[in-house]
Amino acid sequence: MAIINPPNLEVRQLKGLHLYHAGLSSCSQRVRVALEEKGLPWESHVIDIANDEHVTSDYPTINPKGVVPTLVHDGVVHIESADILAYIDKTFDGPSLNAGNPAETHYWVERCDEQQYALKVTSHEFLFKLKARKSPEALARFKRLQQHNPGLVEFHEMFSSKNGLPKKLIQDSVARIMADTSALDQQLANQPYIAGKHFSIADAAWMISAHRYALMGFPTRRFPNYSQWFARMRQRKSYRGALQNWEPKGAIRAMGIYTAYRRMTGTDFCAFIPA
Ligand SMILES: N[C@@H](CCC(=O)N[C@@H](CS)C(=O)NCC(=O)O)C(=O)O
Repeated sequence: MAIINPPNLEVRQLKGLHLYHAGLSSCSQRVRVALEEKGLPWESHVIDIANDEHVTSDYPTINPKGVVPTLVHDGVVHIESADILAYIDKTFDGPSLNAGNPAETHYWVERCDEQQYALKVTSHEFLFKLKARKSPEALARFKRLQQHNPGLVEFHEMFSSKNGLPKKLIQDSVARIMADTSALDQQLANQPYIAGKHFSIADAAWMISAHRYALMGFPTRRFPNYSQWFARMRQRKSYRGALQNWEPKGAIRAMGIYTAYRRMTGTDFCAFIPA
């Protein structure tokens, strides 16, 4: 369980549930889905990642890694979204989000977590590329302020460089996503949810990734069980309430246009799928 004792003393005085998060952050989205599925009230603290608020504000005194989400529950600070999902389910009343097969739930949450880097690479390449590259000045400031997360600094340096993300990295990320989706498709062959008959935190985690990949023009229909499962996920109240309602509409529209452009120019997600 990822509990930390950050230097920020004010958050330790907070009562109830507080989420530090961002609208388009996939790790934040899955936590919001779990909170909504549990029917829990929580207080929102939006961190504007696009404008580097996660490094320029006092947020690193709450989460020294300078990433979202952070959940504060009665003054105790939790980081790592997969751990937060398990914590929410275990700690609070409400519908169980692990009522099927706990070992399967755990396996699939972990597998989704291990795919985080591939999701980051593909999101930046296929959706955020025009907007999220940092100017040399912004990159220098990011490097100066982001002291505790060298991997993230390295990623943004690579992404904002003249050549962008290496082709091989994009290809490997797409291959991984295709392989994981194929495994998920088989897992869903005889059951409505990832870990059996009931919605679980594994579904909360994967529905976010499925949504993200759909924005990139992922070939969902190649995977019939996965496709039907995703259609069911899109019907859930939490899909609209915890995911879509927090995504900036203008940004989603711009991503739609960019995805269409990448498709037209033969440089979209599908163009990187291994033969
Ligand atoms: N393993 C962490 C990853 C957190 C993470 O990387 N969050 C992203 C948003 S999904 C972030 O804050 N990125 C900041 C950046 O790219 O500068 C978790 O699951 O909570």
